[in-house]
Amino acid sequence: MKRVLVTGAVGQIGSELTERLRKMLGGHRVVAAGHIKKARENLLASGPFHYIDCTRIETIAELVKTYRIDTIYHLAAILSATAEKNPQYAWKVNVEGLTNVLEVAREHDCAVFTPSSIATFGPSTPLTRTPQDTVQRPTTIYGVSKLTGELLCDYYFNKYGVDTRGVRYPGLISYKAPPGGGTTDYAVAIYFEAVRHKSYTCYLKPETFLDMMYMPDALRAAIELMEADPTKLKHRNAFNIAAMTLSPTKIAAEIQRLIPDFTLDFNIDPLRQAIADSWPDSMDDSAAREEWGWHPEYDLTAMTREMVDNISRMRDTNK
Ligand code: NAD
Ligand code: AKB
Repeated sequence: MKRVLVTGAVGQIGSELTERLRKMLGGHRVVAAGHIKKARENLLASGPFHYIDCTRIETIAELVKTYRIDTIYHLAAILSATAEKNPQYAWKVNVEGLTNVLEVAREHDCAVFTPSSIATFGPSTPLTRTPQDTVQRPTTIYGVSKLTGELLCDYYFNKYGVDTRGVRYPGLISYKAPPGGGTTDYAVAIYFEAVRHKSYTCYLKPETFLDMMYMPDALRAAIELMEADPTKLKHRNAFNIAAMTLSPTKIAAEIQRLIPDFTLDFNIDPLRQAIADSWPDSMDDSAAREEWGWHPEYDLTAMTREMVDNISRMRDTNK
């Protein structure tokens, strides 16, 4: 029976993945590890919760030993926009933190899921139908560190036999926990502002197309990849997975079907615009489809309905 550790458990993905895994496996089998940021009550009440610092290996090792962990979902990271403000710290968390997790996994025979990102591609990559295996010359420290992470995970599998697996997530859209300082965060904020204020000022240009995905698909991808038959996996780490290609105007048009007086304005942030311009708008995810049966379930219409309904319900409850 599995015993799981989730790092970055207070983050956008970690808080929902912990909830999902606890429902599947039982609360006591899923240890949530946060870092500084206060955890919400349901995360504290539904199973074990501890603070770690993934740049200090002993804090990870102690939890793995105490709870006899066999699978680590390593989600602790510094995202793209925040990383550009302190590149050295981003490298420390994203690369040294991952190396620590891989070392603990090697010693204690754990499987490791580590998400990579569309950020591992750069301006010299084909940005439409981006192939699984292609040029990767990212221009952000986040992309450089996530690409290093892809290679480290491959290395630990090939050299030490650690069962490492991972996907390249697109920008993720969700309503339960806020995003953590990325370039794609606008795609979450636009829904909250639409419901609360019926207007949103976007920091990316109207026709900036990027790969995006709704959180339930992203959670399912992580869990299904970790359950996949290893003999069928040719890539193991860094599978492209895709769901939809969205721009600010495309999302706004869909929101306007539900909130007709919603308005969208622009105040472009050059830093995040440059980052977005260097990322793919539609990854080719055929390797993930062929090797472990990946397929997205949500399109823009279904996601927008759920986002608007849930954020409206949260607003009404908090009134
Ligand atoms: P997030 O910023 O919401 O959460 C990351 C968590 O890591 C935070 O809660 C933070 O407290 C924690 N953390 C930071 N420094 C730490 C340290 N030293 N020790 C331990 N924990 C620390 O990020 P997220 O969106 O949940 O992303 C999770 C993973 O998914 C990351 O690897 C990220 O690169 C990847 N990813 C996310 C997206 C997305 O759109 N959310 C897209 C592609 C890839
Ligand atoms: C970010 O914008 O930094 C993340 C990502 C796509 O990796 N959401």
